[in-house]
Amino acid sequence: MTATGTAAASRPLVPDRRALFPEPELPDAKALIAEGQALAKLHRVGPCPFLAAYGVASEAEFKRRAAAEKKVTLHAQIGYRDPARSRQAWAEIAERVAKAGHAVHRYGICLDQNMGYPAARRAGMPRGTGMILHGAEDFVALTRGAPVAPHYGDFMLGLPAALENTEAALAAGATSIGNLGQYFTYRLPLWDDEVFTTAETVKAIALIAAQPVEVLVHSNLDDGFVALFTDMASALGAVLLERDIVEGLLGATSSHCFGHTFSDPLTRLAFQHALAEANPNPGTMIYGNTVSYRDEPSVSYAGLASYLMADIVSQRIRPSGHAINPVPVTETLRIPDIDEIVDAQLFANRLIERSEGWMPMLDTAKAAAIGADIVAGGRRFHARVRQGLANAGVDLENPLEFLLALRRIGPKRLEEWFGPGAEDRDRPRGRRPVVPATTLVELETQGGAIAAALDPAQRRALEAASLRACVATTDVHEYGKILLESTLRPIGIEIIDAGINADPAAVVAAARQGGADCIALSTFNGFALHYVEMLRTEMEKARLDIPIFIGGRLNQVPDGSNTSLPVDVAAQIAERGAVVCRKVEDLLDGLARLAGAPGRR
Ligand code: B12
Repeated sequence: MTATGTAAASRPLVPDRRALFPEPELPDAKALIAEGQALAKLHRVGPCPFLAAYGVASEAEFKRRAAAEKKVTLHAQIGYRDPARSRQAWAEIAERVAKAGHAVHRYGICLDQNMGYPAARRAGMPRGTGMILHGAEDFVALTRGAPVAPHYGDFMLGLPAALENTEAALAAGATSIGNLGQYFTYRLPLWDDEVFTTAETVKAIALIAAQPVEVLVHSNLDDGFVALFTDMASALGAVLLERDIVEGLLGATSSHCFGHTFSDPLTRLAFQHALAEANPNPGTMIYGNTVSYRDEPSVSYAGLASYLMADIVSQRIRPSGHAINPVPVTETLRIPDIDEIVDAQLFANRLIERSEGWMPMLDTAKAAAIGADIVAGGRRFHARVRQGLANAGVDLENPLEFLLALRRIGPKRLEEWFGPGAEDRDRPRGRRPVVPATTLVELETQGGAIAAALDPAQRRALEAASLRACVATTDVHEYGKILLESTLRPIGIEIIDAGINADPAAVVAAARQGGADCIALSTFNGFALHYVEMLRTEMEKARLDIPIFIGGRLNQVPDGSNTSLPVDVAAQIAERGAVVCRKVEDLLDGLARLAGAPGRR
């Protein structure tokens, strides 16, 4: 967290229109909408086994029906690199779960980040661990495999290839398409044209809105601003802002998902109540609270059971259409295999049966009261953001401007300027949260504890050395970076912040400019080795010779792999001269060596 203790008086003023939109001209939003609508003549929701088997026109219809029957539905996530393997998973998981007497109702597809680039630009651009589909035929072939609703989520809406990917997903019978949440925070490596990305997203949502059947515009809140808000009420405000754009301005149906970072069962349930209040449309799914997982599967099972029970109870009390999502405990290590996905589905189904006996023991009044606070705070945040943007001269009737303004201001400043909590200069973002988000607080505490546990002699040496560390993440995963910062700050190490989604050239420039003694990188997206190679090239070009410390998820799918699962590439990274860190303490050891090195700076 960087904006700790911002005093109200010193809070910077909201930028004016010119600062937000320095471009001489922005595309005409009305023309973009017309273009998207016109495409609906060519691109329509196609058939798929799910729609046929359940006799529905859309997944929204299925969800409303299930909610009316208080039936808990299930989501599973598939996304191997290899489309053939994903097709096999599509059929096999459904078949094996059906044999056990249950059903998977929807599959989420993790496309690779490379699919976010327009097709013509994909070659040579970085890849992650997800699936790469070639054309609409591949999208269609996947959904044919079993009567499970296709949810084409990530790397669609909000990315430069929004329109072409949406056309392909519609052809495959998808009536839930996302992930607008990504629009707000993601930046594809080596891609800076935000206006193009926004325009393609507006066109894609207009195309969705013009379909003859209802198609949900899905947004995973944790992928958007929410993972970086300190207040759950701000998260709810974000829902209302997205509804303004998706429904109010573009005429589509907005649907929300959350869950990765909602660790506390009480506030998880409360947020579910609040979301049902703020967005009555059927929800897509509730994501697993995977940040509660640890390396040992037996420990992670407690996390799985804990969040699933909260989600099941929630669907029993106030059905919202959200499918529950039992994320295999191996997810923390790598992309889960078919056996593990089936296991998790069976576990969840048994838990649904067992939950019956829990219901009479539960009094959810407290969750409902917290939910009401979240709604009230969320509405306050929503109104303040709208007022602030209007004051800045942003046209709130124009979806392109509205989207771009939110993205450019970003979560930290949105909360600082417009957060619903009372001002408090000692709190992160200068505000006392209405209902605190748990994950960020836990990370800061963890960082402080690591610093406090440092050997006193080592700490003194580090403090005396006045080191500077250039800290960055290679992708959107920011928690590792926040943890590093929360550890390094208390021991007097100056942070040169090279940001998130940072390209190698930008990291090198920041390190040079700030006179860094080292680069500390956090990476999670499965292109760790490729990144280190690019970084080394940039460092050589800039004649920068300082140590690179790297941690996070150090894996990559090998070129030509036939399992399509990522493998650990730590050894190859070390061969390229970077210091592999499995925990934050590894960096502290490295810095201590640096502090003692003769002739430093
Ligand atoms: C939280 C999370 C998210 C959040 C991130 C929120 C945020 N703003 O940071 C959200 C929801 C946004 C997200 C998105 C995605 N995620 Co994610 N995410 C995770 C999750 C659950 C936790 C990762 C995390 O932040 N942990 C907290 C850190 C602090 O702890 P840690 O990981 O144990 O790290 C320790 C050390 O490694 C060390 N450390 C970390 N970095 C560094 C650096 C240095 C220098 C040092 C010294 C130490 C160090 O610190 C920790 C304590 O010791 C993991 C799964 C898991 N349980 O690990 C998946 C995971 C990382 N995500 C994954 C993926 C694929 C994605 C997505 C591509 C989308 C998707 N389809 O799921 C997108 C990213 C898209 C993009 N453009 O980048 C994959 C990566 C696959 C792989 N590489 O094998 C994982 C592993 C899940 C999986 N198994 O599929 N994700």
